[in-house]
Amino acid sequence: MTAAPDSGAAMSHWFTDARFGLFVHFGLYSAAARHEWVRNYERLTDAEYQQYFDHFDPDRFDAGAIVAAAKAAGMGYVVLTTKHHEGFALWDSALTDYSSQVACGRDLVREFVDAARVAGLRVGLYHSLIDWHHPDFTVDWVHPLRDDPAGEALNEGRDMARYREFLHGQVRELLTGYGPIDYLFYDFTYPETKQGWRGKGPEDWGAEALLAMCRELQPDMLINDRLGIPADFVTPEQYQPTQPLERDGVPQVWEACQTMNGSWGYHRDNVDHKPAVLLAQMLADSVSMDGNMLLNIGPDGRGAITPHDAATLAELGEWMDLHRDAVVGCGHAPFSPPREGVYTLRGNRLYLHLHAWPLGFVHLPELAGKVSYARLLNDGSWLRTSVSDPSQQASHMTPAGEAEGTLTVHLPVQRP
Ligand code: FUL
Repeated sequence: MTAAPDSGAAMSHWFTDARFGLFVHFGLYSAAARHEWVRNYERLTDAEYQQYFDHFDPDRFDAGAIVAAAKAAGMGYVVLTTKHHEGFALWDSALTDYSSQVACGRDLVREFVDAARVAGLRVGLYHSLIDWHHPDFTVDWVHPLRDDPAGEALNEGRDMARYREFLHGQVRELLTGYGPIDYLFYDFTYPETKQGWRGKGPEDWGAEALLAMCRELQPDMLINDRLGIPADFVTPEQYQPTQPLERDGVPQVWEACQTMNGSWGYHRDNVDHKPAVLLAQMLADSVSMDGNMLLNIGPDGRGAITPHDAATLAELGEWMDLHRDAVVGCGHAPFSPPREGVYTLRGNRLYLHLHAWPLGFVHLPELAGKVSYARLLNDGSWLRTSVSDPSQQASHMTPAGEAEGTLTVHLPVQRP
């Protein structure tokens, strides 16, 4: 149903079939517990940030438990931050001492990848192209030191060519040391240079060469678009596109990444959580427009899934148990949905996700004569359908079709 571009995606339909995945943001910022950009937002110095490294102790990080929660939620893949903008590597990197291996003697990437494989889930890695720890990375307009009085002088002696070598070397480690990796989420695409500050984007991280290296090392791996050059899928962040995405008339594979509460890293004081029912609707909205949803959790400073995230995933799992057929392997349907919901389509099965429950019946434009039967997905019970004659005046008691071709489906009074 979803047209895949000419690249890794063409060989891999697992992604557009799975539709639902788990994103895991974990790093030193999880102990700060106030957003993964805390270092940047609060302009923390190296010394201030160092305490999170010195006392890094993820004693409750249980990759098996995280992966099991994803699987129980009906997700088909899991994605871990290997290195976020802070620069801390969650694996045993030979290229830096700023790693979980050095901080606590654990290779969390290995634990995660192994757990995903055991659970039979596809495995993805997130990797930031920017790095606020590396001494050669330019102090640009999104760097924590950007307001330092030394200003541009901070960039004296910094050499992005050396950083690029380090970045490519770290990616090479990840793509050679952990077996087949299914998916890579690079993070960052700079807009045009802002107010004279540096930050050029693709040429900063050597995007073309990095992409070529990925293709060589992991030819089947899907790669997102945040290198700043086209790759396999595009990544709307914290919004669901309202139509299938295309570029120059070519359908784009896309995945909307979503937070539970606006923060990707653990944020102890942010309790503005999206309820599971809303997240299920957002998932259906994504699939209805031919997209995936990658839902994030931010394990806490000890590495544990928060009780709230665990409960939300469990609730989504209950929903997916009943409604998986309307998500997995589904895509966009070429019909206008009623205003109460969205359609998803798999083969000749059309699924109507009702976000609001209308009283007694729902009118489905264009579907008269095209539907052989209608049932509720949760319990398999059949629903009466009718086609009313639009030339007849609608009585206030009968469900009149709004226009020719409209099918009316009669519903139980209460949402089951
Ligand atoms: C953004 C990052 O800056 C956020 O911290 C997060 O990782 C999100 C998925 O991508 O661009």
